Amino acid sequence: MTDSCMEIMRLRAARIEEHLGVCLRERAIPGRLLAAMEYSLLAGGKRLRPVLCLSSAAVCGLEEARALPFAASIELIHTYSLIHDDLPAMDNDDLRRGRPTNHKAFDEATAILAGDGLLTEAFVCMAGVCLPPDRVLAALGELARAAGAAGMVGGQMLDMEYTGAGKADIEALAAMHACKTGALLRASCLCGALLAGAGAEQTAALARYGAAFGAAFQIVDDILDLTGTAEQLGKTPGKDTTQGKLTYPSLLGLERSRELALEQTRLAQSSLDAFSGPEAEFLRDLARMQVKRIS
Ligand code: GRG
Repeated sequence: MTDSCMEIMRLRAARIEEHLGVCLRERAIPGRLLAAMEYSLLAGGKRLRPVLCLSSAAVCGLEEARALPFAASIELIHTYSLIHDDLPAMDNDDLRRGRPTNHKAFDEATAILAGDGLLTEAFVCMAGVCLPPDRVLAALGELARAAGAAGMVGGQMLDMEYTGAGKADIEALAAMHACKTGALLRASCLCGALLAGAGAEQTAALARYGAAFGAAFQIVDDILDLTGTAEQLGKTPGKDTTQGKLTYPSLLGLERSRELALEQTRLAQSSLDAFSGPEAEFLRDLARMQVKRIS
């Protein structure tokens, strides 16, 4: 990543961090619930999805501060999904973002409510965006669709069905990933464009970028589960194998999986061919950085 891109990433992530630190504070949330919600929310994730949202808005000409509450709402939804994914009834994980999972630090019922609280408060954040209502509604609809039963939640259902079953093929795996992880990453970019009031072509290009970025992201995630350490990942590695999960490396091996991640990264970058300038360069660089990440 170039120095200027590193600087944009650092500044945007810091801005998001600051907003996340206060966004739940004015709400009358019971103390233990707020503590559980902030325990996971403020545990230092990469903030990729809100950065993608702000950057997609910026490449379409919107001042990033105007999209900040919406970008934060995406991180709230992402954090809820991590808390619920870690629950004993799902992946039953002990470690997330480098610390004990929410149900380990609190208890199972509190972790369920913390996830529910984050998901619902996300809509409070979205409703507070000061932009033309038609843009906010369009983005809200896309984000809800991406997070919902035909998106992330549906993808999680398919993931559970495929685990240990050994019956799905590469097309089924790609479709499952597109829902489970890809939908929220795609929506992060698409919503940035919608909030900026971008035209149809720019909006479609950013949706394509986000979908390819999401595909590459999940392939890298599958690879890191095999090659990363708990220290690097902040979560328990090797769980995909022990749980019998359907992954790219399990179907195609590591080498072909790496090639596919690079193919999707190039696709993401070429989706932005019609854009120029430093914001477009940043998004291309972010895709390049993502495929090389170790955490
Ligand atoms: C339980 C409704 C529900 C959905 C769960 C997204 C998801 C579906 C589960 C998360 C489990 C997982 C490890 C998915 C793989 C991809 C992924 C979302 C990784 C975590 O995202 P990062 O790397 O995490 O952006 P940070 O902590 O940096 O935000």
